Order: sequence, then C-alpha cells, then structure tokens
Amino acid sequence: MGTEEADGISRREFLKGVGMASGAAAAGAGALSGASAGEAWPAFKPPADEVKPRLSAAMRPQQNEFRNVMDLSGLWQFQLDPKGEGEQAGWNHALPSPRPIPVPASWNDLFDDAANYLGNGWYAQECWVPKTWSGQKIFLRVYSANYAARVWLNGEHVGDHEGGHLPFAFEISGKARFDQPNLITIRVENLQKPDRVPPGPAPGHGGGFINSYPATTYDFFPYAGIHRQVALYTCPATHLEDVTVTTAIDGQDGMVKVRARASGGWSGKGKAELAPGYGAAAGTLAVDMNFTAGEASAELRVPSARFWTPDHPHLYALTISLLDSSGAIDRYTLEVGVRTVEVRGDRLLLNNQPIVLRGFGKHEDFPLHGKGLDLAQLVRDYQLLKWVGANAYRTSHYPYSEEAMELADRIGILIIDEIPAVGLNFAESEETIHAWSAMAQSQLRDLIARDKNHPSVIMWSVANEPGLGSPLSGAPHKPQAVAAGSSYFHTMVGLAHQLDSTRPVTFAGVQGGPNDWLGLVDVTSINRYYGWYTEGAQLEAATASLAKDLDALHSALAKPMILTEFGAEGLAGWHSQPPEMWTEDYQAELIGRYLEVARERPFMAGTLVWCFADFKTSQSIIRAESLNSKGVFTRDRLPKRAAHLLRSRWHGSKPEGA
Ligand code: BDP
Repeated sequence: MGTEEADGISRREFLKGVGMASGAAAAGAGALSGASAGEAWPAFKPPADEVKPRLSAAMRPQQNEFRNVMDLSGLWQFQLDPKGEGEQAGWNHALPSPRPIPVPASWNDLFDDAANYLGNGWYAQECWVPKTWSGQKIFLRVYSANYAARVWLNGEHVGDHEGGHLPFAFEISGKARFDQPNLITIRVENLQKPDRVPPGPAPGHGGGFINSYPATTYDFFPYAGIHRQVALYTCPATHLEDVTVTTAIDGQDGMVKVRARASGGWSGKGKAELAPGYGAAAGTLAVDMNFTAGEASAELRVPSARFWTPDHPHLYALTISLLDSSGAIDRYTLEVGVRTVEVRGDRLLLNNQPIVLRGFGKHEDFPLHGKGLDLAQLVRDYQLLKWVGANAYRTSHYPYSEEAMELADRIGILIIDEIPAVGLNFAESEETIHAWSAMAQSQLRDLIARDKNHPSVIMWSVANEPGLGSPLSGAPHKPQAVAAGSSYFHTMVGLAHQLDSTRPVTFAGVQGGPNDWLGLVDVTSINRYYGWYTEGAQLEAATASLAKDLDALHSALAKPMILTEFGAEGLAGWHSQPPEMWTEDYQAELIGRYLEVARERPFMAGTLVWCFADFKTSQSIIRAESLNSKGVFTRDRLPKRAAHLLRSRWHGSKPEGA
C-alpha cells in the first residue's frame, strides 16, 4: 500500500483504522465525487527543460560501421561522502580514499557502512578514448543512476540529472582527450526528497512507510548507485537523432510507419529497409526517405506479415540509413514487431483480438546486486514467467532496463510500462504537487522516447497508488486533493496521448481511492487487498467485496479493467490447513479465488499478482527479514505453492482466458 502520511495520519494509525473500514471501498465504488479535471486547481505547466529539444539519450547506443559504443561496466573507484564535502574538496579530480565497486550495482549490499546510507556516493573511472573517434560526436551516457547525478570529465563539470531508472547523456566532443586517459567522475545522490518523484516522506512525517528505516514513502528498499551501464558512444557529425515506428494491420498485411529525425535540421536522402528477421541481411523491403529540415517519414507494406503476439513474438529488423552522394553516412537498426493495441468498449485488443494479461507486478531486486542490472537474473525471470504461463507484467514502480524491454520483445511478454510516480499524495501542498508534475512529465517524456518502439509495451502507467491521505480509513475524500489529482492525471494522460497515440494509458489505483481519477484513463487498473489489508483471514467476505467492487467500477466506468495488484504474504515453507494468513497455502488460496472472480467477468483484461518474487524493503514492523513476501517465487526465485497453482491455471490458457 502507498503512503498515507499527509493528513498527519501515521501508517500505524492507518493500519488500525483498516479493520473499521473493511468493505468501505467496495461500498463506495461507483460514486464519482464530482470534482472534474482541473477544478479548483491551477493547470500544470510543462517543465522548463521541455522547451528545448531533448538530447538523444533515448536512442540506445549501438555499434555499427558508423557508430561506436564503449561499455565502461567493470570495477570503478568509490567513496561515500557523508559530510557532503566532496565537491568543495575537489573529489571530481581524484577520490582521496577510494575502494573498488562494481558498475552496475547498488552500493547497499556491498559495504556495511553503505547499507542504509542516504547521501552522496562518488564514482570514478579512467578510460582511453580511441583517436579514431576524433571528428565524431562523442557522448557519455549513464543508463540509470539512483537518484540524482552530477558528472565531470577530467575534472570539468559536464552535466546534472535528477531521477533514477532512465538514461541520460551529455555530449563530450571537444572535451574528451585522445593522448592520455580521461577521468570520469560521477557523484550519485539518493536523498529521499519530498518534492521528487518518487517523493521522500514529507517534513514532520519522517516515519515513512510504516515507520520504516530508511524512511521511504514506498514499499521497496531505496537501493542506490549506478544501476545500469555507463558508456561512451559516438555518432557521425550528421546522424539519426530519433526514430519512431508505429505499426498497423491491413488485412493480411502489416504496415510499418517510420518517422525519423536527423541532427542539425539536415536535409537529404535516406532509406528504410525491413528484413524478415533480426540478424537477417537487410534489404528485403526498402523505401526511400526524404529528409527536409531534419524530418522524414516512410511507410512499408509487409505482405502476409507475421504479427507479433506473446506466443509468436516475431520481429523484423528495421534499418534506417542517411545517405549522401558517396553512400550511407549513418545507420540505425531496431527490432520491430507488427501489432496493434486498442481499447474497444470494455475490451482490450491485441491485433484486433481480446487479450487478457496474466502475470505480475515485479521489481528490479536481487541480493547483492540490489537494483543493479543482472542479465542472468533477467533471463531466469523471463524463463520463470514462461514456466508459470504468464504473458505480462507491470514494471512496478519505475522503468526497467532497456535489456528487459528488448528481451520482452524477443520472447513475448507484454509490459505495462510505468514511470517512477509512486508515493504521490495529493493532499500535499500545491508547491510540492507542482514540482511532482514537472518531474513526472519529464520522466514520462523520457520513458516514451526510450520505449516507444517496443512491441512488448502495451500501455503506459503514469502512477502507482496515488493517494489522498488515508484511503482505507473511510474518511471522505478532500475535494481539493481530488481536484489536484484530477489535474495531474488530466495533464499526464494528455501528454502520453500526445506523445504516443497508439497505446492506452493507465495508472494503478489504490483500494479506496477516488473514482474520478480512474475516469480519466483508458484502462481501469486497480490494486486490491481484500483478504489481506482488509478482511484478513476471511476469504469468503474478501472475494464478495472484490466482486462487488469490480462490478461497481465497471458499471461506473465501462472500461476494460486490470487487477494490477492483489496477493498475500506467503512465508516460504509455512503451511496450515485450513489456510491461515502468512502461509503459502493462504497465499495460493487467495490468488486462486481472485482469479475465479476475474474469470467470471468478461471486462477483466488482466490479473497481475503482487508479486513475482519476494523483494527487499526498508526495515519495519510489518516486513520480516526486511522482505515483502508476497512473491509467488522466493527472492532467489524458487517457486512457492502459489506459483504451482498459477502454472496449473495459466498454462495452455487461450489468449482470452484468465
Ligand atoms: C501496494 C503497493 C506495493 C506494495 C504492496 C504491499 O503498490 O508497492 O508492495 O501494496 O503492501 O499497495 O505489498
């Protein structure tokens, strides 16, 4: 459950109130409070950095005959800076007393003094830049640093970035030297600040999520550090800056529409080529492109196309080239799946057929690595998703790695792709909410720019469990807070649609939250904990409340609906008959019953269990071993009883089967 601190209601009081409020959410479902988008709330302005074009950090660097990538993953130097003195003391030139650290990785599980550390951590690495790169544009890209970063090259400041989970890049052409090693220094800061997205606990409400330590507003450990690769990469002086691919179905044929942008407003010729499968020689289908003032578009018809589905994730290889009289001057290749996504009435359609998402909310979380990229774990997780019969997951509660997206395209997993907007409480001050909106808009732009071409991405999620105070207390929603949230969703949904008209937009609504906000999105996504946070141990009552809640929401909103979270803690190895809370048996029983309630309702477009695997949290009175144990796999990916239950229900189910 999200934070409920803003009313001065501590998490503990909130939990006490839950018993009294049992079923209150179900009873209230269907009633719209009447606060409309923007009412009594000033419209959000776009953040200042939106007026200038964004640097092409979104285009994943690639190696080919025109482009270079130098991955700097490996052992770096590292030093904590608890006094915040590093910058003044010149650590950007040399770390005074460093120790080795792997990049990528979180720092928390590696060093005892960094376990619960909040503050600055400094990274340094030396690297040579090849002379052959001179004359090209050179960039330094950080694929994700939690939560803010300041970057220097050879002691000179090259840029700042706020926000984790998404890449950023700074141009260093003219600054990189070729005759001696270059020193890269990155200061990473992970303070839990109230005006960031995700926010830290508001001043005066320092307890965070259930008086957790370290204090957070959300229910996962605030892992920090350089979580994905750092790389240097090059582009030719004139290069492709952006490529957008959308696909459509015309009878048996697929339509691949390409929009591309070249740097510097370049005008000239280009080419789009589509090869039948990734890695196949280019050139099967080709069309000319004409760039004018940097922009060009093209359309390719793929006769008798193989459409992308989770069961048959067929990918084509699309290569865009810029040409001058001597031939190609830049090239970029990406994998393309031909498929459509649509909301029609209360159904979610993939390739014009109803689709039901079966899967989980996940986390990027693993012992020792923390949130650091771990490709072995990623591959294993996807194997287990297939083993259990899942076809989907939500990137709760932040964007996952580019490799996670790529692998989902390749092996066929549908993704609800979420920005890090978790822990937002619209009962906060106007100033704070404006700061959130600016940052969330920026994150949404970066996420869509990064992930828009992945066939696996089926919708965008613009928040997890936005709150209003204490949702389950049964207290009336404050109109001003409802209006603030309505304005946020109005802005965010509008922006997502403007940036990508091909995918629905949603957010994961908290149990007891206002329906007004759900009315602003394309797909109703709800997190529900009947049988756990309410009506614990009473599964009959819990499933009755669930059924009532779903039906009321459906009749109020008439949209496809996804249970984006439901579940129970299941401590591995704990059993009881009859099933009792905290056992594997209770967890499996609850999940099984939820699936039945969903299966009886054709408007249900998905059931995503919370969650895939146990994950680390801050320490608190409701998280034994500092773990959230609602995983159907343990943290080291061993199946609990619920995993076997899901496998028996999901395996071999038809695409439309829950
Ligand atoms: C939901 C949150 C999720 C929590 C979960 C829980 O969205 O982050 O981990 O509750 O309490 O409300 O297990």
